[in-house]
Amino acid sequence: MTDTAVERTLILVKPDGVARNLIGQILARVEAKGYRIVALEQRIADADLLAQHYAEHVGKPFYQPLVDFMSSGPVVAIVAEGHRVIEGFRALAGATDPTRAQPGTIRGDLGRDWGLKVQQNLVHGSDSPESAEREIGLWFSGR
Ligand SMILES: Nc1nc2c(ncn2[C@@H]2O[C@H](COP(=O)(O)OP(=O)(O)O)[C@@H](O)[C@H]2O)c(=O)[nH]1
Ligand SMILES: [Mg+2]
Repeated sequence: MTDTAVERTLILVKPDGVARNLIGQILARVEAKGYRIVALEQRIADADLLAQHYAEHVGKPFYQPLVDFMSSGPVVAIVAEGHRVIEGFRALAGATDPTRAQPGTIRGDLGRDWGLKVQQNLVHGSDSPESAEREIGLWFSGR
């Protein structure tokens, strides 16, 4: 095992997680894993921020339903810190499709298919160091 650097990742509790009063359960899993919460804010994301956040998905069939969903209510933006936290939070979150996400994960334990156009899967987590730096800048710049 080689030494690893401390990283930061951007986590979002999506509007379904906020509406279902799951903020605390989600934060508890992040903290119980041993990651440190270094920033946290509840806010409503506007279309411009979401277009930048989800730039890689522009043009896909689920893009507009995704942006509509993500702006349908408040989200909680979180910066968490720890060694390999980017990979570690993705493991805690589980697979994108909550029906397929393994039990034991946030999406697998707390999420499901609601028959809607978009996968309501409770959380977002940055997928690489480059994404994490970009997304933390988008959500927390100037704060
Ligand atoms: N309806 C639908 N929504 C999707 C699909 N793929 C992704 N999404 C939604 O778009 C978000 C971003 O997709 P992606 O970056 O691939 O997944 P993530 O990194 O696991 O969140 C997901 O978390 C889902 O909410 C899809 O095939 N169909
Ligand atoms: Mg992604």
